[in-house]
Amino acid sequence: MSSNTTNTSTSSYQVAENAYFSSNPPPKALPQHVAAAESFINQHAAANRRVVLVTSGGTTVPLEKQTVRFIDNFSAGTRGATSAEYFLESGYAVIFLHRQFSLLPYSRHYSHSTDCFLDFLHENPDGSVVANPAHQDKMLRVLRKYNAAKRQNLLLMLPFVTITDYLHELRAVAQLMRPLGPNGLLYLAAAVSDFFVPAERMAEHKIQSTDATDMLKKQGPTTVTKESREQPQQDEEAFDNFDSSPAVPRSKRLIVDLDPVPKFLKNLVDGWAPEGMIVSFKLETDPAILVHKAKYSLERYQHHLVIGNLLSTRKWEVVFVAPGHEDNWIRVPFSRRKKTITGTEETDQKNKENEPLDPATLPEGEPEIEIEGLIIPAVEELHAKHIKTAAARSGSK
Ligand code: PAZ
Repeated sequence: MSSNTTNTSTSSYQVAENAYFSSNPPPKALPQHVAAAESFINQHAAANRRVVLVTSGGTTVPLEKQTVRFIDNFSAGTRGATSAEYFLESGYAVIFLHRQFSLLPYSRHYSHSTDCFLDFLHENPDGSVVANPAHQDKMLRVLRKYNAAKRQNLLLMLPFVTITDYLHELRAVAQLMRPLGPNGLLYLAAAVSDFFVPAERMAEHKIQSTDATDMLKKQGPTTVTKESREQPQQDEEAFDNFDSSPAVPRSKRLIVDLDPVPKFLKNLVDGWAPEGMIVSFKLETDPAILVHKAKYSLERYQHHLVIGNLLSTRKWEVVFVAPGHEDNWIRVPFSRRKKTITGTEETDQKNKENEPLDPATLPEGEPEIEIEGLIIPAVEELHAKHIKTAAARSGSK
């Protein structure tokens, strides 16, 4: 690529960034989040501690400014919340940028679970409430880890809701991470919408499902009299699908016209957090395209690692795609998968090492171990190399 082309494409990313951020307003909480993140980062930069920004959960796409309806996605934030715990265990300080009300590190063990939270509690004869004896050991372990993270100020939780909130928060926090240099790690596990309604095209109020209020808008507020109800406008007779009475307003079809969300990974790599290691996730449902899409993303954005996963097998396997490395499939070991009724041996052998697992060969339910317990040490190893390479590079200057 010629330097001219590079300059042109770099500035087009910059133009897209300016256009997006100036026309889609930031969340109200951004200044408080920035202040909290700045002091958190400064504290850990001074201690020469590695800091990871973990993004987690899905972004919403509001259809109205005063939002009644929005588009959402499947992500519960399991990957992000679980990964955050393993990063803390590995000595990182964690900024957890998460979808509001999605799973959180530590509390995730007791929320969104099939058991009701109250089932984890027990009433003593004296009326005091304690943990249910069956859950006490695990609860104590989780509580101790959570309290230790809080006591040492190792976990900063920042919530977002919409796609625009997320992008403003991501940009601000990534820029604040610059003083960390290569010690910064961005681990982008959130399920970020690819489409949105830009602010300038978004309805202010709840989108109406009938044309009953259209006349009010054209004519201004008016009193509905018996006569006006009995004499609908002649040019467009009002009726709905079920009742041809002229007094019933027409039901509307809603066609949602979405713009693509600009891809800001290049801006992140080149401008927002240029020295940190950047890990993005790629989710697909079609096994035939996963690795290809992960490689394409890596080539396009020139970051450090893409972790590919499939919707149906994401708790069982992921693939690491990194420049200069063979594709590396990380899997829950056979011995730690629950047994199927028909047994696992034969089907396990059918799974080839460098191909996605066939979901039909997996047992029902969750694996016995969390795959994030395998992912984080592998990411940490690559991050250590990233730091070493950066140190060698700055030493040779
Ligand atoms: O939140 P979760 O654990 O249910 O799902 C995690 C995930 C699949 C959203 C994540 O691993 C991922 O792939 N995030 C990036 C999705 C994408 O933008 O392609």
